Amino acid sequence: MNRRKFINKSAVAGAGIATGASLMACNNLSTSTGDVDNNAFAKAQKENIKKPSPIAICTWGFSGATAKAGELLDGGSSALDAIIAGVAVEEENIENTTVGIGATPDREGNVTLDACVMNPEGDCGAVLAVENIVNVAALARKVMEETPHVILAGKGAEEFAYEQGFTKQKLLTEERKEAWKEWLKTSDYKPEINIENHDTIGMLAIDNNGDIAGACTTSGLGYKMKGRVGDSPIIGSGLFIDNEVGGAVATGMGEEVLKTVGSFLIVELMRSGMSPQAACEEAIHRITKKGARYKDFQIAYIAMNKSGETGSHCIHKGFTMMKYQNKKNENISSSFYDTKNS
Ligand code: SD4
Repeated sequence: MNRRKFINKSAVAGAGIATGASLMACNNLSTSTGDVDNNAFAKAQKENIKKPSPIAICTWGFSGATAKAGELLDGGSSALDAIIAGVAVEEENIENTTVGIGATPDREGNVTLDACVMNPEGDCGAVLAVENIVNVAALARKVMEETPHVILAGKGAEEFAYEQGFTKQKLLTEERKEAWKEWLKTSDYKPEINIENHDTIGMLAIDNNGDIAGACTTSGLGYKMKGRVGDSPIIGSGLFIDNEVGGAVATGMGEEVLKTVGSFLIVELMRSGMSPQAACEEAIHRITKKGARYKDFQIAYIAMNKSGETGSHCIHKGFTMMKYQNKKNENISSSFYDTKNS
């Protein structure tokens, strides 16, 4: 079966799963050339999707973050409000060495943070390489809502934060400073799979109205070069939301996610009818098929579609996804690609 036919088939199959019998009746989604008519598909999807009860998912086992977001969603908050509050739990968690305060610095000993957000209207905001501000996801939201721009970087983002009432805070803790000094002795730059470098929080949520939003916030890779920015604040790579389809978010070696525009890819695959799980698997496959280099790094995706179905997939064993829905907060082990070496 060639690839186009496969996608056509899975589009129709996916439609059946997602939207039930009425959409199965709408069986003429292909054009005369055999291509999927995405507009017809999206319209059919929109009309037939059953609204799920509010749900929040995030990368890794950040139970406090999904619990916070879930509590807000259950109380009627918007997906965006819930997510900003949810990821703030980790931004403010001093024990998390990859997000917010307490994060690992770059090679010069400076902690610089990256974040982005997307709302159900398809608007987005991002901040890159920001110092001295803890809640950078909330700052990215301010960029989205209060400026004519999408991205602010470095000093400009920091100055904008003070204008918006954010307070200046020292992000480098004594513990991280000592660890950095230790690191300087060898300056060996080799991110370890599932350790230290991978605690970025990316979160997706659906609210009472059935609307989807998402955010991603991180300090990036520990001991990165000064000025390095990864995938996390880049719309389409670290995060992508389409309120008609669903959303996806990434964690792990950002350079590889950027090269494949992973989160956008997953949302587009879901638009074509793939389940969130199958779409995450395909996005990981785009990376692993390039060769054995994947053995040295971890990448994980989580995704959710409009009907609240979720999926996650990663390269190496060890990644988990938190999921909150109907007062149940679960840590779900992800499927993984590298069964031989994990
Ligand atoms: C980055 N993707 O900057 C981030 C790192 C990460 O958990 O996810 N860490 O490349």
